[in-house]
Amino acid sequence: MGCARAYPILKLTCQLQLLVTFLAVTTVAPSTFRSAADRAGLLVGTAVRPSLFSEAAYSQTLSREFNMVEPEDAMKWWTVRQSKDAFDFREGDEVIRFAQAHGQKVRGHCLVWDHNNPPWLASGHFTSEEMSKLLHEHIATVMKHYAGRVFAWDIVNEGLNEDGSAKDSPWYNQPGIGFAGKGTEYIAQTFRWAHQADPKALLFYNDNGGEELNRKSDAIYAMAKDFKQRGLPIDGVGLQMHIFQLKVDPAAVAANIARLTALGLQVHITELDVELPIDTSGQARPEDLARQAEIYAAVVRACVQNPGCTAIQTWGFTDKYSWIGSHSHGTQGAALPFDRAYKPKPAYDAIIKEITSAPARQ
Ligand code: 9MR
Repeated sequence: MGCARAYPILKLTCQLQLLVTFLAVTTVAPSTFRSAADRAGLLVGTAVRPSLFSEAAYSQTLSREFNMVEPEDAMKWWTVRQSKDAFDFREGDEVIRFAQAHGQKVRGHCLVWDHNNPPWLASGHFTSEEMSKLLHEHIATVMKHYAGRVFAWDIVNEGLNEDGSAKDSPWYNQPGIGFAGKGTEYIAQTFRWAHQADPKALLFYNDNGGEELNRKSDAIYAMAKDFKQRGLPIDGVGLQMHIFQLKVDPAAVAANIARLTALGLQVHITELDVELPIDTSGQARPEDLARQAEIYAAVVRACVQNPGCTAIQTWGFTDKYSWIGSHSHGTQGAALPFDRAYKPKPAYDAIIKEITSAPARQ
């Protein structure tokens, strides 16, 4: 319906009304993750691979949809420390440059992990004292290099077992940095070093399998509470949220977020994806895509309902590039909000709807 047939005096009023309606609609319904998140005061991020920035659809979608990025692999030991005596920041710096060019925040990942360490670390047969020196130097050098450019770091990634005990690792007990057999004490030490290196960065413990209420999340909670009580510099817990077999208990996730944030910590959803069974051409069933959208919405809702849950991040954004394919030998995939051609999937609108209807936060 237009204004063409109105009397001239009424025509202007009619046109103004149309303009107001247009503005109201475009104001009320943000059309990208990023516009919805900016309006809600939320960070919406994704894991990125700098080698893909040259692909136009990749970088256009990335800059349009996200206000935060995290290097999927570019800041890990394997990439940064190919050699013991030199640091290679080239790939991580590319991520920083992209983020700065597009006004995005950068989350750092990760400084202490039992995986993805360079071969020389194991073959060097270092003593605990040497391992302690190496890790301290690594944390200090990497965090100082990125100080002011990386606002939050996963200091320790996946440090606990499903039963809540400390996981065997080069940093804990093989040979460890001097705290073998002392549970989470080695983690406490890495947080102290991290805070000294960059006092302004937010320091996170990040893990998977502890998103709901179980022995692992109880242990993460107990560790975080202990660190807070002792005045150790922990700022948040990252809940990875890789969802398998379309199974998640959103009420348990919300309860876990509630108890962590009650300690005065932030929670970030750090690696969200929802894998689906796929056929040989990579296609998922429509009913699975619909269920996937519901799951994304439920997880986003659990976060946005709690003002202490400050960031939601997916582990990649296009099904064209996701760790799920190689990890599942091609049986699972289609885990992300955009398909292989960068077309939004049902999960996309479902996520925007949840962010848009989130309670106001500061
Ligand atoms: O997606 C990442 C993949 O490209 C790497 O090969 C792999 C090993 O470094 O790590 C994957 O990311 C993991 C993340 O760093 C920690 N949580 C589990 C993620 C999926 O395995």
